[in-house]
Amino acid sequence: MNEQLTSTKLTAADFATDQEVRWCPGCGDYAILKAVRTVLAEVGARRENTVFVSGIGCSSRFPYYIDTYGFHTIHGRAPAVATGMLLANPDLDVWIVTGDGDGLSIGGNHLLHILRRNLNCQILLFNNETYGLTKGQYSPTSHLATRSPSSPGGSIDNPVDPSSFALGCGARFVARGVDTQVKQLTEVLKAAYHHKGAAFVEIFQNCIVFNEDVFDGFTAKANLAEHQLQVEPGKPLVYGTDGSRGLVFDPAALGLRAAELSEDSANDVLVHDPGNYNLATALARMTNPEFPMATGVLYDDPGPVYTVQGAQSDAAARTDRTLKDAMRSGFSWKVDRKS
Ligand SMILES: Cc1ncc(C[n+]2csc(CCOP(=O)(O)OP(=O)(O)O)c2C)c(N)n1
Ligand code: SF4
Ligand SMILES: [Mg+2]
Repeated sequence: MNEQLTSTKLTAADFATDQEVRWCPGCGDYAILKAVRTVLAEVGARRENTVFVSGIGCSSRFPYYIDTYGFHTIHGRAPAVATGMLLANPDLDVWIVTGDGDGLSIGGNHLLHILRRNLNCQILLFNNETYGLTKGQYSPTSHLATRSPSSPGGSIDNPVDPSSFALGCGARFVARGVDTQVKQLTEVLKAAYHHKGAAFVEIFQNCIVFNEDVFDGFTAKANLAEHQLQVEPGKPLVYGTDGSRGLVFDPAALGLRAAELSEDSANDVLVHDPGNYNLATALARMTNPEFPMATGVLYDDPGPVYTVQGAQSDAAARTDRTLKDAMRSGFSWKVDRKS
């Protein structure tokens, strides 16, 4: 049966495949997989129109487990393959799945370009601060002094923050979610799906084998209230037990300050505006424990999308020229040889 002709809405279970899931028991990837399947069903995604593209890593096994089209490509190159797909068929619904190693080591260059070009796709970066698949080497997001097989004395590289990187590349949608915070994660993924342009989502994912509980400081039940701020559009940036703490503007630092709130200072608390780039950048750069870790949609400000039409009009302008004409036009010189 040609499913394109059916209008039956698919359920989350319909997006499961017959493939054996090869992640370690207890890996955070399972919860993300469940959330993505739920979101696909809720937004009414169609199998024939949806493609999951990944690079290499535990996270990059994702396309095997989603019953849509899928490409398990080469290390770091999912954005390049996705760019080709979207230029050839801009109506496709493309999801890129990458890891902190795949997306920010070997693929950092490709990630930069898909973000600045603003192709219409969702990019999910599973951040577990390690190379899970290759047995736990430190990655570009590993915190300083991480001991691993490739950094036995403790890493000395300053880590990159994926969300700050995406904002710096010109991404127009940047969000964070946590593997175990399913409700927020599904809302974030839905917002990413509905955003026109490259929607970047960093997901804190627990690698139970090589980096267990590395995000406990702001994700463990006991720490969540005091150390995580789940931002929502139009809502004050408060956190802490009973909302006793909040973010205020510090004019001396031209930045944010985490303040204990009193009756007087409550009015100074900033309100979240996802359209404000400066606020998004400041939220993304907050580090725990001095600040709470900001999760949710940090930035959502749609901009012009890189389309096939743009590429075609560029090509059309040149169709009347031969390659020889093109090579001899503009800034070219003839070198006379003297024998
Ligand atoms: C060209 C190339 N270089 C290196 C590797 C080895 N390699 C495979 S996966 C990986 C890192 C994966 O880390 P990450 O993207 O964080 O994914 P995770 O396994 O943590 O989900 C590396 C270095 C490779 N497969 N290909
Ligand atoms: S090695 Fe880590 S990231 Fe990879 S499947 Fe196992 S728990 Fe998950
Ligand atoms: Mg990783």
